[in-house]
Amino acid sequence: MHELAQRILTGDPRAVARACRLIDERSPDAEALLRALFQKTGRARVIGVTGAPGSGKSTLTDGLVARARARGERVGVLAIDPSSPFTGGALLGDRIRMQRHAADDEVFIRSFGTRGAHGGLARSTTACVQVLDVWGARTIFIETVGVGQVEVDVLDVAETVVVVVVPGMGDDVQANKAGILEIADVFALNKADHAGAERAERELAAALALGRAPVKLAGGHHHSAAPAATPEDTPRIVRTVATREEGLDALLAAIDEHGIWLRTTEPGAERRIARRRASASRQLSELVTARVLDELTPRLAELAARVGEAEIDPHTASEQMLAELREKRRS
Ligand SMILES: Nc1nc2c(ncn2[C@@H]2O[C@H](COP(=O)(O)OP(=O)(O)O)[C@@H](O)[C@H]2O)c(=O)[nH]1
Ligand SMILES: [Mg+2]
Repeated sequence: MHELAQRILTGDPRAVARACRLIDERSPDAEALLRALFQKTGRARVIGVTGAPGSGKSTLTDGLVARARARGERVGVLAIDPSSPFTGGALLGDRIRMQRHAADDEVFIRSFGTRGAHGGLARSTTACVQVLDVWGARTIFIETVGVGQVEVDVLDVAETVVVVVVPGMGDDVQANKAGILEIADVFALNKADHAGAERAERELAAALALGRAPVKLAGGHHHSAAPAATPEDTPRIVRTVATREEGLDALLAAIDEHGIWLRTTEPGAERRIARRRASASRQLSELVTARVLDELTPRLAELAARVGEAEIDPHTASEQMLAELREKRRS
């Protein structure tokens, strides 16, 4: 297994693909590998790109990848495919959108399905981010639709989150409802070639000025005390036309600027620490939960059946399981 770590370290993209597969399959080998790699992580910059299906995330990411490549950076892209019957083509779409980088050995692109991922998706992407980091990716993009806890959880490894919105997306109330004001570090107002771009920008800016709530972190249950937004860290809105690669330099500049804010200011440092803690906390709870559930599985099914038959209440059943677990640990 350390042989695979070695190959990743030497920059072999096939080793990265193999590692991500092992991670997906929950192979025990993956755990050993990640343990071996962990000390060497922490150099990559992770950028989240989120927004509604069809807003242009893949097209934008493709353009950003090209720019990062032009700077000489090695790049990773992890695309989360919602696998819903309505967006079934997303996975293929992401690949096609980024086709021009397919032959580039310095670009690693991978899609993750969410179907049946039951909270394991954030774990898989986080692990794959670590692999890409050690592989030498300078920038890693994570593309994900911004709906659902699973899709939002994967963003907690990102240092900068770009939220893609389009004209006519509806009023600011709707934007707020989706929670995007809280998770956005930068807005890409894409499809600026469509009518209503100006108005959409005005509305978004007004919504931001009005009530950017104290920063909430992706990661659901672990809302650490992050600093409230100040005028300096109000997210930038950058107009883009991804299909014509317009506004991409400005978008990249806004992303870079946010990275500088994170590294050079007090609230930026606090944000970084808070995000890292939220991510670590999520990772730990997922790992522990998975382990404990593995151990409990047969018993869990038995007791669930009995609870289902109203033979026993769920509290008593869970107490019983924990007691059995403790007993097993002692022996
Ligand atoms: N007119 C216009 N179309 C765009 C723009 N960006 C993306 N598209 C188109 O919108 C569709 C969805 O783009 P895609 O990148 O797959 O969106 P995703 O689902 O968010 O990844 C594609 O047909 C793109 O060509 C844009 O700025 N202007
Ligand atoms: Mg896409």
